[in-house]
Amino acid sequence: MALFVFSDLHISDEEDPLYQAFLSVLSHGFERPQSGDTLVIAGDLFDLFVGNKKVFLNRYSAFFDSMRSLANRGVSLHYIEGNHDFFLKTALSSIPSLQVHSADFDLELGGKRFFFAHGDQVDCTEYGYRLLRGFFRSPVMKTLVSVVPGEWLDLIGKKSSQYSRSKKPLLIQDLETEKAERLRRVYRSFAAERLCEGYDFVVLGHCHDLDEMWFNVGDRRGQYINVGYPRLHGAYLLWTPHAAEEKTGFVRKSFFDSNALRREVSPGEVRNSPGLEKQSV
Ligand SMILES: [Mn+2]
Repeated sequence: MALFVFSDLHISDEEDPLYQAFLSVLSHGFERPQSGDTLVIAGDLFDLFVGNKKVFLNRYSAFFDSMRSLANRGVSLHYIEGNHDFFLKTALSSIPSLQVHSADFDLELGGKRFFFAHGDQVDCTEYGYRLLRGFFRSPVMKTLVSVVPGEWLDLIGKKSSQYSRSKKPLLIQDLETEKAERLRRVYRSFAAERLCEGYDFVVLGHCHDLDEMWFNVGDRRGQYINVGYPRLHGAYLLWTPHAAEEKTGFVRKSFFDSNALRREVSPGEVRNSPGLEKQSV
């Protein structure tokens, strides 16, 4: 049994080396399928994939093939929509047994309880973003997306992501220290609340923070882990029941182990997960 989690790859097109690395991990990760094998995509896998548009379906056909093959091999598939990839229920309906979640979801595996969310709703003080999210997910927007040609969406998406890249820092470390510390605290508290509700593991993404932390909740221990930003941190998450016995929880695995990406990103840039910290809640 293996549980793989990917998030925030922000794949830009089919030539993106991270896309190729992702597909290669998928094809090798489940070579010997076992019962309970699960794949969770926790949002923003694509830098833009909105609606059921041919331009995206064709561009990412290898992803669809790969997911269908995993489904046929009995892997449970989950896709949480992010703020860059949503209105995907119809587009993803060609993948048997894949469940699409618009916000968060939980599951039980190997006697443990897992909570997953993209993370874009964690910071309750981001009122502007919340309004925008409500607007982008509204029925009006859904209708608009369904009638606008995919090529237009593609162009608008490319322009707006260039713009937001020039304005917004990609990593939490690029924020002013005070803001970064606050954001990290907000995510950790959110996770701590879920752990107190009885979850053993809380997995989030979105803020691109390579953070993880263990909490003592009564006589239990629970882990919060953020997927980070794979394009820089180079990692996805893996959990196995073996990890539960060893009490190591999720581990970060490198995309670069068996891939040409290694040549593009020097090993020094692949930052490892920080040391584990303990805190009682
Ligand atoms: Mn996001």
